[in-house]
Amino acid sequence: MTSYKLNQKNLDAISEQISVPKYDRSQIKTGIVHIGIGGFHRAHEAFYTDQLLHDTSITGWGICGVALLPSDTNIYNTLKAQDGLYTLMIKEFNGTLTKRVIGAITEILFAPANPIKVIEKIANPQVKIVTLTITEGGYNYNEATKAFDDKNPAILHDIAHPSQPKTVFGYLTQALKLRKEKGIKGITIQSCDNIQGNGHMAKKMLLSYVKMAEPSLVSWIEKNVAFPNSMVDRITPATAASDIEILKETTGVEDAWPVVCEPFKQWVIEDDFVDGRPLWDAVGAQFVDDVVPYEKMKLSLLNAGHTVLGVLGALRGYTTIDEAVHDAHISKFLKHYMDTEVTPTLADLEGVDLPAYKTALLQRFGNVNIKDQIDRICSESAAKIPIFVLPTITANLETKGSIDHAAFLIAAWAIYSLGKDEKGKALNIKDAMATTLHDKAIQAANGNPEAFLDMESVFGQLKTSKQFVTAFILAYQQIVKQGVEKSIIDVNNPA
Ligand code: CS2
Repeated sequence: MTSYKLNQKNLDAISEQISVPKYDRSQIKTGIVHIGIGGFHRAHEAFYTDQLLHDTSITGWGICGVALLPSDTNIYNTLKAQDGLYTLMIKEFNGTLTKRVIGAITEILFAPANPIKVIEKIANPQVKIVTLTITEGGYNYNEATKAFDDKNPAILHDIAHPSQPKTVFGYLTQALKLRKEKGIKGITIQSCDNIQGNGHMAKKMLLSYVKMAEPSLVSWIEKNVAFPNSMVDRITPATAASDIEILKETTGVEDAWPVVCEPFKQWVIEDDFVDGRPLWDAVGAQFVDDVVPYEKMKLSLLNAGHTVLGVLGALRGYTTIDEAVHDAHISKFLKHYMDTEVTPTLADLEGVDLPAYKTALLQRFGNVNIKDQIDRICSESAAKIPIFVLPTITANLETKGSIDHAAFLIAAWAIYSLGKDEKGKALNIKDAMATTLHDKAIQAANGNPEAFLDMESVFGQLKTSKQFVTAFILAYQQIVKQGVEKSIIDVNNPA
């Protein structure tokens, strides 16, 4: 089979093997600037947008992808060389692969090389929406103070060097300032990160920054910028070398960075846009007045479920999520956690069939073709756990509900943070707080388990709850004494 490098020039030849954009990409104008062009964005928003460009004759909603960080060099170079094109490989339940070249990213910018270009792009009158996937940690929120971290050196840098920002806050502020100065309309800033009230969070954090950096801009933003909340969902593992090979072997397409994902997708968006929006609802997104219930459900069942499988699975020596969920004890633990600790906190969910959602979730986790990496799930847990798990614990403490599974999970995470699985094999811990986590894990292991809960930026005031601390210490000691599996079995079968 002849092979072709994926780029615009080769698209016709490639279309013999695989489905490619049928719309004329040269006619598409940028209406969206997206910050954070990782796998998730490319499997989700760019996928929906590509479908829309396909199905309709709309031309105003192309995406300009922005690689914001120096560590994004590789993805920038790859997409640049491929004219923004990449292959989405959907791993179906029956083991087949649905492959499709996505064309919605029609421009790409590398912010560190030319910050002004990015600022001007966001200030371009044609651009009506900025979407963000900057990760949970990217919002610069401190759980301990419940506020913007104004001591972060990157933030201080941006205040001192406004035209050479490093953070999303510096970029957005300068772009909004330019829009205001030029009399250009307002814009919508749409977070697509896994955060409860992600739009509220984006607004609160951006305004905190603007108050420090450009106070005179605050009221303009309040009047002219919308921050819709949204719930985003599609499991998107890291691309493996074998995915790249399979694509080439089966289609002849040489794509340096395809994206792999599950078939399921969901996008629920609050319909609050200042200057129009794509008809994403025509391609499966839902626009609703209140996203909160959907977010709660997704974060506390899917994302927290991932954390349960990831942390317990890692300690047991598993490397993928499907392995963990096919361990009968872990999946029973997860089901109990979802039913007895999460579900009671979701009692106000209207119009959602929770039992069906939970059943589907276990199937999704169990998709053996996905091979979602436990390393990916456990990465940046210090930023994820406060969002995915802490609200469930807090709600249950208030109502005197059960917190035993969550306490067990946090205890397991304290042991995980020592850096070895239970057979002594090193774990690959990737976390902005890795050093602190390790220090605290060692203190915990040296006879003071509750020291792990001292990390207020992760746990807030959780250590002041006697109920939680007692359950946590019990679980910690149990795991140390009898190992993870036996301890899980005991939790699953209370006396
Ligand atoms: C995962 C998410 O990062 C994580 O821990 O739970 O990336 C998850 O796969 C997505 O939110 C699915 O929509």
